Amino acid sequence: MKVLITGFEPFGEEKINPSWEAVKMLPEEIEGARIVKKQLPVSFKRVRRLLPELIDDTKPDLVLLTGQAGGRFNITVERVAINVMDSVKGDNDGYAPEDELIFNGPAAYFATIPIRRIVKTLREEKIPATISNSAGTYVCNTAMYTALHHISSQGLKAKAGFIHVPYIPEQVLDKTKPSMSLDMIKRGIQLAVRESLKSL
Ligand code: PCA
Repeated sequence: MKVLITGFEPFGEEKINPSWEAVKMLPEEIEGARIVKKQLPVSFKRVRRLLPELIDDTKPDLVLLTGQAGGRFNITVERVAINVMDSVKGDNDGYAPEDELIFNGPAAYFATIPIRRIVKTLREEKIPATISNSAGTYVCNTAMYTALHHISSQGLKAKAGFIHVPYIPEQVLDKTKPSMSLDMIKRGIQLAVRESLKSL
């Protein structure tokens, strides 16, 4: 078994992205599955091109994408990715799409990882987690849609999903925003991988 797991580079005013910081800390193997870690750019266009290539090169059984959701107070497991790119501030390339489609494809894809079970497991381990019904319209949603669309349109067997994580404490020293420790985020992602592997 092979798991492709991604985090994002920093964006906006941030110097780090907790998703990539946590992914970097994961072990090289979880439940006997090889963990392939990659950092994604916060770029609509590059993610759309790079992620299908990564999936084709890695040939994973599971694709778990992670990103920062600054302002959220817990780990959120995304239910759905929608076929929309929309951003006022723009991405790290300065690209700010308005109401654009990601691909010529369906309006939405549901995550194919066991979102309910992941949330349940995290909570049993005392890690605050809920299902989220929107991954937004920024690059994270585009990454989730791209992975699910590629898997579906190419008839691949891999399952895929997206997990948003809060800021970590060092990011909120000068903000009135919630945070979660990096260690807890890392443990949450690790549990999500474990739970998803069980469902394959
Ligand atoms: N979060 C952004 C994009 C990169 C990231 O870590 C988002 O939620 O879309």
